[in-house]
This record gives sequence, C-alpha cells and structure tokens, in this order.
Amino acid sequence: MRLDVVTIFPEYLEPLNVSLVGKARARGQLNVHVHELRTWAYDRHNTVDDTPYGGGPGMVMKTEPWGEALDSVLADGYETGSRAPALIVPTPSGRPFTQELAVELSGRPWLIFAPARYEGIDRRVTDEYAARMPVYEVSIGDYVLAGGEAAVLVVTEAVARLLPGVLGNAESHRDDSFAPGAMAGLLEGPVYTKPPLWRGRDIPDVLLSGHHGKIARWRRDEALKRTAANRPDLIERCDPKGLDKKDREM
Ligand code: 6GU
Repeated sequence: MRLDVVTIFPEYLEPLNVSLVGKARARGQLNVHVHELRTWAYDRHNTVDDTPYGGGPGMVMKTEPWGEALDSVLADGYETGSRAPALIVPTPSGRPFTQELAVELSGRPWLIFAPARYEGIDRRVTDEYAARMPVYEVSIGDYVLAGGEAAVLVVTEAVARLLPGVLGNAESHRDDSFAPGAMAGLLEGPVYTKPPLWRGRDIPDVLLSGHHGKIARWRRDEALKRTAANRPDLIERCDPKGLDKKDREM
C-alpha cells in the first residue's frame, strides 16, 4: 500500500517511523511519503491560508497550494505504478472513523491524506478531487483537534495493522473490540499474565482451570459487563440474536 501525507508539519508524522507502522515500512509492506505543503505555496511568504469569504474567525487553507500539491503527488504515484488513489480528509465534520471503515481503507492500494490546520480547506479542493477519486472525510471522535495530523496517525495505524503480514499473528485480529466474530459488538474484557500473585492481587481462578468452555464463558461475561459499563450504546445496538440465554441473565 502507498500512503502520501501532505502537511504543513511534516515533523508531526515522525511517529510513522516507529513501531508497527515503522516496521511495516521497513519490510516494504507500506510505502509512505510525507510532503511539506509549503513546497507548493507560490508567494515569498509561503502563504497557505487566507481569511474566509463571508467573514468569521480563523483562516481557511487556500485552493492553489493544495491543488498543486495533490496534482504533484498524483503524478508521482501514477508514474511509479500506483493506481486507484483515494483522498482522505480528516475533519471533525467528517463521517465517524470506525473499524469497518479501517477495513475498507485497508483494501485500497493508495491513500492520500490531506490534513488541514485552521478552519479547514477551501471546499473547492475536495469537490475538484471528488470528481476523480473517492474522497473520505473522516472524524476520529467528537472533540476538536488543532489539526488533522494526529488523525492521520490514528487512521494509518488502524489501517496498517490490518494489512496482510503486518501483525505477527493473524489471530490477533479475531477478538479485537469492534471486530466481527463471536464477540461481535462487544469490548474486550480484562487480561492477565504472570506472576499469578502481585501485591496481594491474584487472577481469576477460571483462567487457571484449563477448562476452555468455562474460560470462553467467563471472557464473554466480562466483555458484556465492560461493554455495559463503558459503552451502553453498543449493548442497545447489539443484535438480540447474537445473545445467548446466559448473556441475557447477565
Ligand atoms: Cl479528523 N480533525 C480535527 N481537526 N479535529 C478532529 C478530528 C479530525 N476528528 C475529531 N476531531
């Protein structure tokens, strides 16, 4: 997969060199290019923003630098054989970024991120590229960040770990909170490892029982309790057919 990020703060994307994403890059599973938007500014002050039409506070990112930047990134990608780009525009006004969307994006060969600072990018930029490729406006939650760069890191990590061969153990996706499967729609419950006794705290006996059926039942009950406590909205939305008799007794 090829990833391009166009930003006025390339340093903000340094974490893409680290950990899971960094390793995926080193292995050649992910081909990442970070570009400085100001490269495509056209005045001596490297201006990338201006005051909003219609008035109001804040600044709006200008059309021309974004247009030049995206055209250049697209030309480079096509020249080197990449195909089927999608543009990702992180914005608090976007659709919620979910595991389902992460799975969809992980199936695409080329993602171009356009994180904005200030009040956002002139609408004509997204309109222009939406005529040529899918454009995803995504929000990573109901709060406001100073810019979209942190969201690029979030989306990249969620997508990269789904790429074939990136996670060591393919099984590790299976029980992910939000993954489809037996625990669909439930948050993961607590986990434990050695030592068996720490500061007077032991671990639930069932985990030492060796009884796989009982362990699975216990994990499911813990997942239900945690979901009810932290995300009652997920319990409301859950398909009653996905609940067994013991679940309903919880
Ligand atoms: Cl993607 N960008 C910004 N600036 N704020 C956000 C966001 C994105 N998602 C939630 N808040």
